[in-house]
Amino acid sequence: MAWRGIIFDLDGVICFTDQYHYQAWKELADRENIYFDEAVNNRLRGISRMDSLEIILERSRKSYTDREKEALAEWKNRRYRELLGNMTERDLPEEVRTTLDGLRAKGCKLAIGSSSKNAKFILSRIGLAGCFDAVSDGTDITRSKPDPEVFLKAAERLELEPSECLVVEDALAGIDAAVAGGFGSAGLGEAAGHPQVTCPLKSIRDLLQVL
Ligand code: B16
Ligand code: MG
Repeated sequence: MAWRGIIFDLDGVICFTDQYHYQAWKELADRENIYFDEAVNNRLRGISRMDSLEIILERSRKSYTDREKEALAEWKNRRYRELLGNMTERDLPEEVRTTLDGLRAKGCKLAIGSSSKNAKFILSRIGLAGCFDAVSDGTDITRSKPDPEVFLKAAERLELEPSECLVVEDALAGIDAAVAGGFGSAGLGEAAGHPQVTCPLKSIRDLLQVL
């Protein structure tokens, strides 16, 4: 299949902000005396901020009002953005840069499809602002992955049909979203083991062979 568009998830595919999400959620959980560990953190991959908070609060004995939940999510995001301030162009892995260049040279249209409301800020930190033909992110959608909304919006902005696009994901929820939207999918990490993934990848570089 000659894919005309490639839609990249951001966190876990283009760059690695997982450690910052973990640190900010952990600090929040500690403040609230809620148990939080790597296993809980793994369940948050690709999931929106408020849905992530709900997962963390499953371990709490206290019940929170909507207003309190908003305040907790805001606190986490402030801390997370502070940590993102440490990122520079050096946090863009070399293999990602060369893969993007190679795909562009093959004539593919490139887009971002991320659940994050901080996607544009992260892209600017790592020197990729303006590098994609389209960016669809958490500010554009009302339903997060596994709903396909974020990828459908990216395809629409690329002026391509979902069946012409390959979604590159590290999260199982992201592959579910790609399947639900009628996209091809390429999986990294745990997403490579998804039963419905079109192309399991060992490294993002493998995309240059798939296309
Ligand atoms: P924010 P992706 C996702 O990004 C992260 O994987 C997930 O852990 C996070 O909760 C979500 O973005 C929302 O992020 O709080 O910045 O809006 O993997 O879809 O690029
Ligand atoms: Mg991800």
